[in-house]
Amino acid sequence: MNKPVADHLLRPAEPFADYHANQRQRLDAAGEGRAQDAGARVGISLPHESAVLHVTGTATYADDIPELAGTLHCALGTSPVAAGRLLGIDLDAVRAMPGVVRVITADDIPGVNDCGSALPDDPILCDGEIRFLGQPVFAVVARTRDAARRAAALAKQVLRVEAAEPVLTPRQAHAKGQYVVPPMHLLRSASGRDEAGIRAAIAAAPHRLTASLDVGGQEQFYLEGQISYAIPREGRGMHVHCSTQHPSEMQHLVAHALGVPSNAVLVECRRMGGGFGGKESQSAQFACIAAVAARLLNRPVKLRLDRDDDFLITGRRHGFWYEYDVGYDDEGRILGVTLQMVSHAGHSADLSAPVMTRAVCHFDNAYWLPEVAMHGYCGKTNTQSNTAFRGFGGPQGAIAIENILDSIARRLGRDALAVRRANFYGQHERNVTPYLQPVRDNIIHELVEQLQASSDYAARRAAVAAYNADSAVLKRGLALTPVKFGISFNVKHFNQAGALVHIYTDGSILVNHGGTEMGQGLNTKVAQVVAHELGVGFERVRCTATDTSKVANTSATAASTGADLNGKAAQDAARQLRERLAASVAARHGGQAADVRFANDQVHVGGKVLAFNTVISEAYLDRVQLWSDGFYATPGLSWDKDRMQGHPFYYFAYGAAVSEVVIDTLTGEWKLLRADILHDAGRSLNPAVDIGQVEGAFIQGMGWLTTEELVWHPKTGLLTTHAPSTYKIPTANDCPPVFNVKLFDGPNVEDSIHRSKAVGEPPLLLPFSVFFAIRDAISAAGGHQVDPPLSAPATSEAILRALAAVRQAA
Ligand code: MTE
Ligand code: LUZ
Ligand code: MOS
Repeated sequence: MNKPVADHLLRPAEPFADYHANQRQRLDAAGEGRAQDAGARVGISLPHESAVLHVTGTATYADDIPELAGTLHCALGTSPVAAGRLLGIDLDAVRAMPGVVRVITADDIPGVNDCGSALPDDPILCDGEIRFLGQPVFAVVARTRDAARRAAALAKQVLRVEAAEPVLTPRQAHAKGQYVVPPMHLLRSASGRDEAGIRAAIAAAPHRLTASLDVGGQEQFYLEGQISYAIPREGRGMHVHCSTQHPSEMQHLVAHALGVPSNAVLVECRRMGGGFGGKESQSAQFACIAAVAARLLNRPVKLRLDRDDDFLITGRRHGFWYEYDVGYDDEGRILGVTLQMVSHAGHSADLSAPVMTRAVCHFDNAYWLPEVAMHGYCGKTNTQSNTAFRGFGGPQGAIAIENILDSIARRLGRDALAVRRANFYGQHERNVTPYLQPVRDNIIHELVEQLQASSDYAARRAAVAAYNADSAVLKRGLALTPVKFGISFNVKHFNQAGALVHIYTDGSILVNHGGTEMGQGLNTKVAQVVAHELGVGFERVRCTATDTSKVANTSATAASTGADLNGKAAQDAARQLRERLAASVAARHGGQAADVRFANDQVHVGGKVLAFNTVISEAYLDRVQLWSDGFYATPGLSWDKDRMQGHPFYYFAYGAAVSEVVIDTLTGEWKLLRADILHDAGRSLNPAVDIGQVEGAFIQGMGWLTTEELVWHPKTGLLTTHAPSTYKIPTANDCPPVFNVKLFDGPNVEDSIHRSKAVGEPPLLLPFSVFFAIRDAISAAGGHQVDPPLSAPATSEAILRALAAVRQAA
């Protein structure tokens, strides 16, 4: 009985050969409509600068750095209980293990026992209070990694603890009023009401929806786990190779832990094997422990986490719990809404406050909300401390409004797209966000119209209905969801960047900037910008590893701003070089500096054409400075954090996706049959890289909303899903057989780097369409009479539960 069902699910809607033809077409289409001169180095689909290294296995990750003689290895002894007090440790038993050189506890830390990002509430090693199951209590340093791990595994036996009752869910934390940071409130009323007034308006609306929703968290599952390799240097110096998105913060926290000034610490990151937000703050604990061990022993020390330890020690995307009350009219237009969001923050603040701020600032997504009151609570629990993950609260904010609109459409018996459209921000009116930033660059109407046509939405809606009418067991579902995502760090001063550009006398160029490479193609884009500015071939330009001794006080490579910030800073440096070169060329060869042209590795001056290399040699002889720094700070940002008002974003990135799924109503299995995406990357710096980002984010976000489920044991607080055997991320097999991904053609209205738009995080919201297509298919099983009570992730179990509820009610 199962067999025909499975066959049907597995049969692609289009043959795979078409998929590949499709891929090529997409790339061509992405570059079209943009006349580029032959010398352009931006706006073209160059391969990732390290692509060959990646695929040949020769790209250097932290664990590939040749180990120095005398290198020792570290592993962590972690708490076996979720809450309580640490009474003592039988360290002798650990020391007696073969190969152990030293065991380190909190008392051994020379400086401050804290690696908190936003607040100093994150002990490096347990200070007596046990905060979660998996908390590092001691560090074992041994001659081999295996020996260190075997000794660290004694933790269960050697730790004497007094266990207490843990708080494990945001609901429990909220009931106790237990938060990691104070609650946040945002109120905006277009008609000047207070919160009671907004509630009254909701009560008086023609229709009302009162409901709640649960959305789970998500593990970053970077392929390269957390790792640091610390090498003691002369004096009090420390050099740390760290897989991190935030070398400057690692430098700062390592300096604190060692009790030395920042100038004694150098943090370097060549590249990460993925970060996804998980290495924005949480690389710190391992950098600090490795550095402390290296200092105490005066030997190089490497700390590379095992995957299970990575799951059990570090945090991830915050799960959210929502309660909302909405008033709407016959067209499905929202008249007023109150929303309470409680996030699962874990044991410490980490980045929970800015994550909640971004959630509050993304509840509106692409929709005008005239009357809105929002309350955000960051629930403190005895679990890992949750942190940044692609989207940084944006996805958690926006999915709530999408769930609301989906329910409204069903209750009114209208197509969900029509209801979404009725609520879109206007172009000139109904265009002010709840946090009072006007939406000046609204392209959502046009973008959705294009996607609706190219995906054949209307015809497929009818086809899905016809299919469902004939099919008892399998049900199809279809959904189109839009994205509007604010670009800039929501902490104003993080929006700055620096770069250094060197031109050597052979004409080769070396670029250093404050951003980090995690696979997203930042170094490719920055090198393109520099090559473009100097009119030279891309092959001439090489980006170095990120290094805190080169550019100081950098921000995390996060909030999707890597290319926006570092691209502008590098452009600034390259421009200064070009101007200096132009002046020296004009002085030598005649003509005006302003008329000197740089293109295709040549320099045009007063009718002469010189090779770029000649110009560089001559400039060197003329004693022109052939290196420059560059700096950039995003203009026009403001934020009042108490009122939650201002202009936190430089601009918005947009996108939309249509997904079609089929579910098996007997087993809860489902399959994505087709996805069509139109995403706005402004005037893309590199369409191939950007399409890769869109595809990756879509599949990653789909995993979050469907198969990736985090389960903490309700009594012990053990994260039971701490390995790929129990935590299911998407694989290549989960890519839809028809996957049409295109970039929307249009420049950024703001003066961003070459009018491009940030692309790292916004497309993570596109797979909302998968979740709501599944909800649509479940709804079909009940004749669209009732709202499926579907929480995220929509696992097969969750789908079956929602189906049962829908059938019971229908
Ligand atoms: N892409 C890859 N391949 N690996 C990653 O770790 N991180 C994402 C996104 N894309 C990530 C990625 C996240 S969370 C962010 S904020 C951005 O890349 C950061 O890089 P950018 O600002 O240069 O886009
Ligand atoms: N804000 C933001 C932040 O929007 N994205 C981030 O990644 C971030 N990180 C730290 C602080 N604020
Ligand atoms: Mo991305 S979550 O801003 O590192």
